[in-house]
Amino acid sequence: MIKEELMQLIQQRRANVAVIGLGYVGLPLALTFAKAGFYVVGVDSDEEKVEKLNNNESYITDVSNAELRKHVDSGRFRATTDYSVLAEIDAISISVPTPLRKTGDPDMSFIALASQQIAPYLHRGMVIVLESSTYPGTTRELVLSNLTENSDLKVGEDFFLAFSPERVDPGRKDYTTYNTPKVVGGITKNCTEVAAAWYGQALETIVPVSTSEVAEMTKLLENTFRMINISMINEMAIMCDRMDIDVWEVVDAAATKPFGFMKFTPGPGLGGHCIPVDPMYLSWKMKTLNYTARFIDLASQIDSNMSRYVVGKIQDTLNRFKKPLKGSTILLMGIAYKPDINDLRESPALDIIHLLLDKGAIVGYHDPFIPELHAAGLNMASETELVAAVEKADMVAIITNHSKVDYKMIYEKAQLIFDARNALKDIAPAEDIKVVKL
Ligand code: SAJ
Repeated sequence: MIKEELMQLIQQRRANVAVIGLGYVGLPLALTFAKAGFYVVGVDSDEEKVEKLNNNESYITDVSNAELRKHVDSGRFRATTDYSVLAEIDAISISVPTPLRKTGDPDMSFIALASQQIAPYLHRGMVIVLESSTYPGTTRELVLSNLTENSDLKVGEDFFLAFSPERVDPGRKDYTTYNTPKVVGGITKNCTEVAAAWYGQALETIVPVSTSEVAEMTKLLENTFRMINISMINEMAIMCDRMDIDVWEVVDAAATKPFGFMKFTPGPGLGGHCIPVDPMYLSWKMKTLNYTARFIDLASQIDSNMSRYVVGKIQDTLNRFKKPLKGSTILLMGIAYKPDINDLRESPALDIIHLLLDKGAIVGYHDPFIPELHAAGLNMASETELVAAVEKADMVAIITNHSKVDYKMIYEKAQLIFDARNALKDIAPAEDIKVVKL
């Protein structure tokens, strides 16, 4: 009966919803449920975030203030730091961070804390879905045990627990939380059914799978696939360089193959909060099972070496023009981890800046999305007089190719250019010696 009653609440969209963790995944998800007609409480430990949200102020680029205000004004969305609201909640989605520790091991503290904070409010007829990217087994081994430590409720009968990987790509307009297919896998068949029914009321396409482990592993396959292919193309760039072959031309030519090939482009390394991180969760889990995930470990080695490789190319190029790196002014163009966003997490530019400074270079940057840099022990400001900065620099290094940059001006005014993204593809003639590509 419990399952049927909950399913009815879900179908009638009378189930009270909570989303724990209001970041780039949780906030869009919360408002997607609100848009579908559910009453949603967003729970976050950050009081500042909660206050901003209740004052119609969005800190997530994918959520406009107007969109937020619509749901706050309608009463369908509100934010709080108070977990006791969960006593009245029927359906909870958990989207808290799963970063890596300095040791490279998974930091499960956010998931552990969230599940411990839910536990006192766990009641019959509740469904809980974990969204945070993590190693296979987390939902069953960590979340379920925390939820039922002091409870005799039975999963799959009294309450329902599943995993559903987030597939949010910040800044993307074509695919949103609503229209990106959503994989859902439960601890039991009933769990899958209830979680899929709930998500199916708000999202366009649900992909039910048999267990939470399948769902957890699906996400890791998606992002491990990307990580390994990006590191493979970076190694291709190194190999092409050894043979004085233009890897960019090779990639473009290979991409004309209409089947059996997927284009990846070389770069200064792997940034972001997903691709360099999620596969390490799988690698860690396999170590606990006495297995070495060789592809992941090799890809991680190649990717983490790319910033050093880029600095080596910069040094060699200056050398050819009889300029020591020490004392040379290097202007980095673009420091975000990928084009047209303002996210610095794991950005290779941060490593490159440190490496250049360690070698005595004078380093500046320009990034239209990042007016000030206060991260990784660096405190810098984006150059505002760009033309003067480009002319003054001994070398301009294009690290992230934001689209709204005047690359023609950079090509014309710069003395030397290192182009890690082939940003000058349609501007600089291939034989121009002042431009060196990755
Ligand atoms: N990168 C390359 N060459 C490539 C692709 C990426 O060097 O060919 C670099 C980027 O510059 C960046 C890093 O790899 O530093 C990651 O790039 P990404 O395009 O994978 O961007 P992310 O980290 O925002 O990945 C997200 C992921 N989404 C989720 O995890 C939900 C990923 O699965 C998406 O496929 C990706 O967005 C996307 O397609 O944009």
